Amino acid sequence: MAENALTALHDEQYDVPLNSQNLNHHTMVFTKGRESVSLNGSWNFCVDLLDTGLRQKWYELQPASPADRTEPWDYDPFMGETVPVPSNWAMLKEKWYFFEGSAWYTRRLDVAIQPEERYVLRVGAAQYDCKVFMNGKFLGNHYGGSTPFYVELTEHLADGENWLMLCVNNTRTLDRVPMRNTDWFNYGGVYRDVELFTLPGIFIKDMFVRLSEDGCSIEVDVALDGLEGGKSTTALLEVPELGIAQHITVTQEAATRVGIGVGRGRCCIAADPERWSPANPRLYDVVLTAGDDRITDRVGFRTIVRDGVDILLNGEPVWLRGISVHEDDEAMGKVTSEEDIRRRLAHAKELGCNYLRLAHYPHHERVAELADEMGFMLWQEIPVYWAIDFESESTFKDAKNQLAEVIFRDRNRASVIIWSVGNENPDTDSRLRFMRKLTETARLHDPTRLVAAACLINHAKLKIEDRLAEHLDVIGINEYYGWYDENIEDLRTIGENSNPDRPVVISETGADGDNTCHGPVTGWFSESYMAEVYRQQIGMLRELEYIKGMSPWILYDFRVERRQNIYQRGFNRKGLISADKRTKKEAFDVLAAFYHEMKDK
Ligand code: GCB
Repeated sequence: MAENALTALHDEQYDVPLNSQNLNHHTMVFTKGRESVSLNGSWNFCVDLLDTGLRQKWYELQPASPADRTEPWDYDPFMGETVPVPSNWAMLKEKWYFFEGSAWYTRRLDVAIQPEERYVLRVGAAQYDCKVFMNGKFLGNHYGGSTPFYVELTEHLADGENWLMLCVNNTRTLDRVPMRNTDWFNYGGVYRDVELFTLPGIFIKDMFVRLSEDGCSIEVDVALDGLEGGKSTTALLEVPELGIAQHITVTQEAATRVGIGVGRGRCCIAADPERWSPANPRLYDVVLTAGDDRITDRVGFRTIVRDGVDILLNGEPVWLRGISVHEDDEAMGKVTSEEDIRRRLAHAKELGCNYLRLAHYPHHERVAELADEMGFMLWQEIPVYWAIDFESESTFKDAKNQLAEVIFRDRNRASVIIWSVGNENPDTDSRLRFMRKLTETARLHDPTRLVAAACLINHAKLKIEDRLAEHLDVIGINEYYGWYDENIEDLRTIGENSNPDRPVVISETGADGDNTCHGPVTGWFSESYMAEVYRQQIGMLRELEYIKGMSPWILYDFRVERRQNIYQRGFNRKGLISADKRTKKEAFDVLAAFYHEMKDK
């Protein structure tokens, strides 16, 4: 049970469920490429540390001018302070920098209702628990700070003026994913786009398109929302450049939470598309039409499998020349932009990368779209980070849901080759049970990708050994020999002691380097020491046959509460580039030289 004070109170005191999570992956809608009304912009805002708003039901307040009110209000959702959406409140005012708790966002929403249409709200991400209210009614809540969620508003919208309220709570608790202690900043708020989609009565809820494992056909799964019970219909799938125009039968199978039937269909079409790869990031337009609805996507076709200690992309062994990245910005926090993502990928190209590890939570979906176009392979993960509550059923439910949500969001992206189910979790029985089940979830929703986790070295035996490994396709290893583990020679011993039966990717290694005027010239925290750690690491790792890639920690310095020594000053300084995203450190060149050499192999 969480230690959050809220959870000690019974839900009924608030009339809204505090710990439910009904806006989960089942509520998803395929929105990519669809037109929407942006609800970004200025929202009324109020922090609410004591959760007074839930007790006093702020969400029931009706617009009224102050003179017409019959009682004094403690919050005014219609007047007062405003913030931009998307944003993280920590970045807006100094008084909100370390604020953890609930905050209310309110905005007016004018809609000219069309009787046949359906209306769906999409919140790209809100950290961490987001309760949605519309015209005074609680519509549901979502857990997980980095995945999108959807609320059907159709039944709740009035013609003309409506009021939408989001209560976002970023309190860290022991039972959340991640839990209280992390090595990145706890940015609260609604920090990705908020949009309203207008959809026909029967709409395309989901489409999953991929190359079959044998590479001889394209497999497609389709889900339609709104079919009447027992009815079936057809959808048309087109890939014009491959001459594909295939009808798919969709049959209604189950009622969803919102009481509308979901129909599913599947097909397999013989095809021989050009293969997507970093060297040839070929994408095809895919169009799906069902009744009045039509969606388009740009999809790359490739296979990715493990064979012994090899990773095979389209049947060919591949070495992952990677770098880890956070979603973090000195000025914007976790809010990202096209320009920011393009700069990240351009720096990765300059390093000679063909691969990135998106740590430690799902990044903005635009990253995978651009990686598809520019030719990068991606590792995506969920924040099952360090010692989360592996005993708790609700923690598992939350982790599993976050995993499902990122998979449903990004499983048409050829760039994504790995789903990772956790990072540096101690090898206990409960962790093994918990994470093994997550590997099953990943394979259930997407059998076409590799499953990994960032594991630890068995330091007692100086060996790569983790009971989870047999459930993984790729063993990620985080090791900091030369830094936290001072004796870098131990890495050589580990190499000799280990004989894994599957590929190992060094998911992290690195050292802090403060390249500002405050940084030392030599020794710990100096740029030169950091570069030396890179030289030594590369020297040893390149000799190990079973190592099939690496993603050192990390591309940019990033903000974090727990790093406060004179060199860190609130930042983790293991970036190859400083937090300004411009100034390169010496280690950048060391890694770039290695990767450019590996490219030619
Ligand atoms: C790790 C963590 C990462 C930290 C990094 C560090 O092993 O996975 O989140 O930021 O080490 O710098 O200590």
